[in-house]
Amino acid sequence: MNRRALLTSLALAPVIAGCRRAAVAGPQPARLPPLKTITPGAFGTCVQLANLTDPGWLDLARTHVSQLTPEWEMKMEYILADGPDRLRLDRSDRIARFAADNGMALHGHTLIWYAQGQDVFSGLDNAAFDRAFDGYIATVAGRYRGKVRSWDVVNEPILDDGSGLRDCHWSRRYGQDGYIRRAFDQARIADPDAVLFLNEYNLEGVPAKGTQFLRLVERLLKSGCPLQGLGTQSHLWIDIPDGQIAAFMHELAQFGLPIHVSELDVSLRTDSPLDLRGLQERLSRQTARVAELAAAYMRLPAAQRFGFTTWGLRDTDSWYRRGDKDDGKDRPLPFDATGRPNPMAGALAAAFQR
Ligand code: 9MR
Repeated sequence: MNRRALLTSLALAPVIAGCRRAAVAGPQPARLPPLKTITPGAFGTCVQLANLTDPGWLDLARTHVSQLTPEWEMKMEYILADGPDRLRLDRSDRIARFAADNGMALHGHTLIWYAQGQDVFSGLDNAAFDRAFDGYIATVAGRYRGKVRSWDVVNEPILDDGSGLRDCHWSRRYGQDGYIRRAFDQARIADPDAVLFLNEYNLEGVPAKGTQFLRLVERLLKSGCPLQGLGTQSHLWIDIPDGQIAAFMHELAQFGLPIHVSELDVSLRTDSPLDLRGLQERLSRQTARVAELAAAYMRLPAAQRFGFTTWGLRDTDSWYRRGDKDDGKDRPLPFDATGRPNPMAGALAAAFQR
């Protein structure tokens, strides 16, 4: 996912506003109730196998979490890493077993994604492509039938600027709506009980992308696609204008389908070197965004509150804190490196208890 370029263009206006505003500390929650006990639907996090042997992660997850989303080990990048004939399902099996043993739901992520599978599928003739596409979904979704509550069937079909749908190896074979439809149809056959989601990012922050997503959902539903749930990833940023997140959630609710806030995090960073705002100011912007999102989720009819998932628990678990993305300081998640609640956790708890 590449939204840094976009952020650069958005970064300057709030710098000036931020300089004028007094620094406000985000509330540090004194006593945090277990989030899973106060979140309508499920409270989720992403997980990777390594977390399951980390005592600090286990403690936090068992206290707060009622649903898990595999972060990358249930994707083609891992499952097809040895080629199409030897599926690697060992890690998703272990995560599924952990979820079952700990009374947590499992949200499958993700079957068909523009970003993955190209190497394995390129070079296949049409008939072989069809067999591999349908076969992958049948095998993977079939294996976890009865073990997953839900699936992200298709991930991130919309262009970053919202001008249309992505061209990718899937759309080149079946068309831009066609591959999505086929994936949902195959997933429905493989697992008649799982709730089938379409999942996308930057819907709140880039209004044109939100609109494009709503149009796509409308088309899919009209065509009879077995789409049953809407995932808004909510990789938010601190300078999304006030009210924009709530406005999008309101639009999203119109279909009456379950909504999953599926990957929440909020980086404190912006791309501008001229952004001199301090930590407290950034935290206060962050908690305001999270509070707005959680309040909008709480305004949904009860049947539409499917779950609220953060993309990791501790700041140091975040994809923002890995490799060249890591500045050693970002705090995008509800808990700090030692497992203490960040202001974000307090904002979530306050919204869920209201
Ligand atoms: O956080 C995930 C990271 O560990 C993986 O390397 C990467 C590629 O599989 O995917 C990251 O998760 C992404 C999610 O699957 C889809 N939405 C955006 C997430 C952050 O990039």
